[in-house]
Parts: sequence; structure tokens; C-alpha cells
Amino acid sequence: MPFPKDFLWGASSAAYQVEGAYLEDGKKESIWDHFSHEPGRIVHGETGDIACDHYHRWREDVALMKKIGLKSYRFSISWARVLPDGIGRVNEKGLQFYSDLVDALLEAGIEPMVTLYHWDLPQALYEQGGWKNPDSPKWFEAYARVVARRLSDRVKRWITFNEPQMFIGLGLQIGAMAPFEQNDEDTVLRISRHFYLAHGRAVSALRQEGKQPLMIGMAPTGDVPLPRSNSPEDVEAARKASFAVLPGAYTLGNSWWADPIFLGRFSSEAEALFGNRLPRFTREEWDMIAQPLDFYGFNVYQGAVSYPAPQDGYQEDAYQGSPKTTLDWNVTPEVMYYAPKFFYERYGKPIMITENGMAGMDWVSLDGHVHDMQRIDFLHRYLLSLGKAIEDGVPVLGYHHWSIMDNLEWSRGYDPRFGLIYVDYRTQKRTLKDSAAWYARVIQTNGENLYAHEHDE
Ligand code: GBH
Repeated sequence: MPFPKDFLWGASSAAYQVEGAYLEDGKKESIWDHFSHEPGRIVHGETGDIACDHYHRWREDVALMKKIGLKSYRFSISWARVLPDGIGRVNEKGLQFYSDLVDALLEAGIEPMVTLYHWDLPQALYEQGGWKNPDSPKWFEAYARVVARRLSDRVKRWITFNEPQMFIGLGLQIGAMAPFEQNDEDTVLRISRHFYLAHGRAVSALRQEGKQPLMIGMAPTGDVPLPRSNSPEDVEAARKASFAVLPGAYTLGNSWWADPIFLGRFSSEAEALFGNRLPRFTREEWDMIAQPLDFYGFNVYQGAVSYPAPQDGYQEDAYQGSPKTTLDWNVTPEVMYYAPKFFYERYGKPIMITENGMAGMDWVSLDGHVHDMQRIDFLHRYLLSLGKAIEDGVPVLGYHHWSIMDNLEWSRGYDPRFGLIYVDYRTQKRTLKDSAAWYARVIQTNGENLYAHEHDE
């Protein structure tokens, strides 16, 4: 069996997507709170004001996680709950919420994994320029310190940032996510510079404040093109494309963010594209940005293609009638083999799958259950690919399903349902989906049951 004994079978969430309680107990607005209240930002005018009401229902949610048998739960901290103005005054009630959650998780035998930043910048900091402000790395460091002081006695695993590709690429370059800005290239390069420094400073803060040796990583996403075949040439082409720095789309790629952080330098493609416009750092800054991390986290959804798409608009991974999720993302289990392999080979760190999942057409059937057979098959296929990567020698520490429960899918509102747990937003009633029961079996058998049902295609 490929999965190691201490494999972290988990699930993920993010504060803004599940918590609600958006102005409660001293919390102030984040950019998502703020912008979701502007007309036209989120479909149907939806907001995260209540979301899954997890802020009040966390005990019930932890009990459900325990039922599934999760070994690990990844969640994010709402910066504006802990520091309502982003800097300065600490909101004790906000910290207490996370501290209580951590205690309940540990009591249920579930390891907490904390993401410091899953996109919900305090609005007060946005009004001071947000990630454009040269002070932003210091703000983030101070915030990391506050959280680490309070939680690091019990929380061992930490993630600085979720997906710079999305909150910078889509949020500050393309304008499809809060704060919905389209910035010019010089500004994006400046924001990138602040990002690397913010990450580095936060890692230093976590290491200094850690009350035990901490395991620290990041949770990026980014296109991983699939090889057309498994011939060495095709695999090389896919690898090259996976680390490309594409003009106009470099923020959506992998190496733009990961090379400075994991290798301590920009790639030759980045050098070629930007020359001396690249962010400059002193030796000390480089050492801080690239200080060793403990794992390469990755959010895996669909593979892209590494070869020119044919004229009919289809490629081998998306052929006429090929499987798609309800967000129209392709079902490409191979990406769960190639992504860990490529990242391990380039960066040399154990891999942590920090997210993977699909939006489905889930509803509660007349019998009271949620029969999400497609999610089960999706999960089965992706996990077999992950097992194959492990068999090929890639060290993989854990797998976190996105998401523990249905939640607010950012600008796309509540329609896309990604959860193992169904949420009826009218009543906040939770129902474990069939996939949750199936995943519970996977966890119980440490992945063995994945191999029991294999059949010839
Ligand atoms: C993650 O982002 C987020 O971390 C999480 O908060 C979110 O809820 C979850 O995934 C589901 O979306 O080009 O449209 O065909 C997802 C990152 C990157 C995944 C782009 C899909 C290509 C889709 N996404 N990717 S598309």
C-alpha cells in the first residue's frame, strides 16, 4: 500500500467561505466583506455575512469531522477577526475563537493546520494601499506573530499564504476577485516584491514564536499541463510548461512564486522576461525569503495542456463529451500524479496536498441522503493517481479535500457545492454526503479500499 502510516487524511476550508459572523465580537471588515456588499460583485448579490455560520456552529462541525475520521483539518484565520484594523489592537475574542476550535479539534483526534492568509485582507489595511504598501510585509509579520504566540503550542503545521496566483493574479491584476483591481505591470511587480518579503517575514516570525518545532509551507495553485503521452519528451515538455513564466500570465504560473521562495532566485525565464525590472533584494532579504520550508503545499484541481490545442478547440484531456465538474473544470486525475512529481523534482520538498475536490450538482434526495456518486469517483481516481506518485518515490505527507463543507465559492456565490458535508443555507442543517462516508472508509483503511474496487476499463 503506497500511503504511509502517518499519512494526514484531511479536509480544508477558509475563514471567509464558512465563518459568517462578519461583524461579531469585535471583528471588522475584510476586503471580501467590503466588496461583497457592492452590487454585482458576487452572483445573486450573495455575501459571506452568514455563510455556513461556522463561527457559531463549529462544535457541531468538529463533531462531523470526527465522524468522518479526519486526521487533519486545514482552516484559515480571519486577520480582521484577530486584528480588526489589521495592525495594532488585538481582539481577544477573535483569538479565543480559534483557540477553542484548536482545542476541540485536538480533543477529536484531528491535527489543526492553520493558513494565515486565505485572501481576506483587513479592509483597514486595504485603505492604506493593501499589498501595494511597502509596509505590508511588516503588517503581515506582526499578524503572524500574534497568531503564533497564541496557537503554536498546539498547532504544529502552518501555511503562510493560500494561492498568490489567485489573490494577486485574479485580485490585483485581472480584477476578478476582491479587491477587483487591474494594475499595470510595474505595480504587479511591486506587489510581488511585497509578497515574497511578507512570506519570508512571516516564516521568521513563526520560527521565532513557535512553542514547538513548526512545519511551515505555502499553498499555491497554478497550471500543471499534462503530457500528451508518458514518453520522456512529452513529460519534459509538460514539466517545462509547468514552470513557464508567460508574459501577461506569469502571476498565474508556479515558478514565479515558488522559485524565489524555494530556490532563492528567479528562473532564467523570469530574468529573460523582466531583466532589471525584476524585484531586487539584498542578500539578507534573499536569505529570509528563501529560508527552508518543510513541505511544498499544493491545491490541485485540473490539469492544463502542454501542447497547442487543436483547431477544433479540444485536446486529449478535454475531448468532445469529456467529464467536467459543474464549474466546467475538466476531470483530469493524472494531474494528481504529475503535479506532486514535478514539484518534488524541482523543489526537493515533501508534498502536502492542501486542496483537491470538485463542485457537483448535489442536493438532498427524497430519502434524506446526498448521493454524490460523481465526487466519490473523482476522489477515487485522484487518490489512485496520488498513490501512484508515492509508489514512484514522491514523499507525500497528506491529502486535504476541498472542502469539508459546502461554502461560499467567492464571486460565484453558494451555487457551486464542493463539500463532503451538504449545507442547507436556509436552515444551516448539515448532511454528510455519501462521499463523506466513502472517504471515512478510505481513512479507516489508510487508502487500502481504493484498490479493492479496481476494474478493467
Ligand atoms: C481554490 O482556488 C481556493 O483556495 C478555494 O478557496 C476555492 O474555494 C477552491 O479552490 C475552489 O475553487 O481556468 O476556470 O478552468 C482554486 C484555484 C485555479 C482552480 C484555476 C481552478 C482553473 C479553472 N483555481 N483553476 S478555469
